[in-house]
Amino acid sequence: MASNLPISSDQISSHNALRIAALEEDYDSLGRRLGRRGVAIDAVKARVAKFTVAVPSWGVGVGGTRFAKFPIAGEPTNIHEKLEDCAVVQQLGRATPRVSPHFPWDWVDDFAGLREEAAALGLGFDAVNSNTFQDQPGLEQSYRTGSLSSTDAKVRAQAVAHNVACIEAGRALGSDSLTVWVGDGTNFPGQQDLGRSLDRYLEAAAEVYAALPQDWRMLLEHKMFEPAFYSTVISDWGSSILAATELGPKAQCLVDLGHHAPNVNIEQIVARLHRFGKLGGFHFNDSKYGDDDLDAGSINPHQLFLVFNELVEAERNPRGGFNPAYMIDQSHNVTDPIESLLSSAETILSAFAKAVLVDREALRSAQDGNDVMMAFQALRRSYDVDVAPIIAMARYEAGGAIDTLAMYREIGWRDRKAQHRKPVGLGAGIV
Ligand code: AFD
Ligand code: MN
Ligand code: MN
Repeated sequence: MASNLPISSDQISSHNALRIAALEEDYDSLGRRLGRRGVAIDAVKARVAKFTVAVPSWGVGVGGTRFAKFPIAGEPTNIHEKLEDCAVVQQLGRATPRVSPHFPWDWVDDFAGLREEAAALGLGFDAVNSNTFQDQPGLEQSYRTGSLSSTDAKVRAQAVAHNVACIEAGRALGSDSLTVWVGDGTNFPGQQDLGRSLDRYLEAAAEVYAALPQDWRMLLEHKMFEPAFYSTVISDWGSSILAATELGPKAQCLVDLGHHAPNVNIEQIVARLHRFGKLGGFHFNDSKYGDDDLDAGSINPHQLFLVFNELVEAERNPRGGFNPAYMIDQSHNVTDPIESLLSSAETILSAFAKAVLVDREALRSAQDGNDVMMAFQALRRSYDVDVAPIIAMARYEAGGAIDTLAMYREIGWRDRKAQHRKPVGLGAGIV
């Protein structure tokens, strides 16, 4: 297969040559510390090496708030340039081999060709996302009244047809799941009937479900607000699991960490969804106020760890074929998106590694014996470990860069891209 990788392996090797001795020292020293606890560091590293998370195609562009976006020179302007940037993230970090595209933002005429283009960049495709939460040029119907739950049958039909087209595109790309997030809902009490809007959603979603290939999943993403601030049709994990249950076994729930009320116990939601075999996927990000789409773990890394603690528990006790699709969903407003994605992937891997370190027997016996402090300490002793050498060693062995951010700056990628990529216009927009 033709290869079109943006960074040469020589460049990565010379970067690593300067750093490998120090990394080995740190890895060995951590290995001895963990060894005293009975943990084999190589086994943890092997788990980390297998863990992957998808990058959102929209995440490599600069995002914005409702009020402003500050574009940077050299940011990608189409799916082809986005894939190039995703390839840089993957080559340096080695944890993000798949891209989650969003349609119609990433629509092309030749999806088989796009799949080959991605493969030459060392990438595959993850869940495809359908966008019926904004109007697009050329659409006959407006989503102003909602999409799958609109009161207008023609709008619902258009939303169903778009989701079906996304499935077709996804098949050509080698994807196996469709993520559906609708912004449907209301801003005023009385605006819509709360029961009937859900009926309409379920009926339309069932038509999408019916178009799923045998081995596909439909991931329902809930969100309690925006643009519908009074009521949202799929507002919370309760609505999500009820809808997924009604649709059938191929429908599961997707948890976006920013889509809950502040301080909600998301790790418990994860455990609940898993208990009923409905935990389908994740959108990692962090938030201070709401759906801020800040970088994963930047505000509350402990919560991210607790979520992963539940995921590792779930993996040990799988129900209904535990196989969640892990994706990042962030809006990079003031950083270079590639740097944010590199840093976020590292944070996600760290939270996972810390959860793997938890002494499950000690935790279980403390829980069973109601030894509250020792149960807490079983988590705390792992959370406190600096697992950076494990993550870096796994990445190095997979061909990535030991210091991803330093290497990204060394190669001057953004400046080079600024020479020929079209400038992006001003504007607003959460992506
Ligand atoms: C939204 C949701 C959803 C959507 C994305 C688009 O999180 O995942 O696809 O942002 O930018 O807030
Ligand atoms: Mn999301
Ligand atoms: Mn979101």
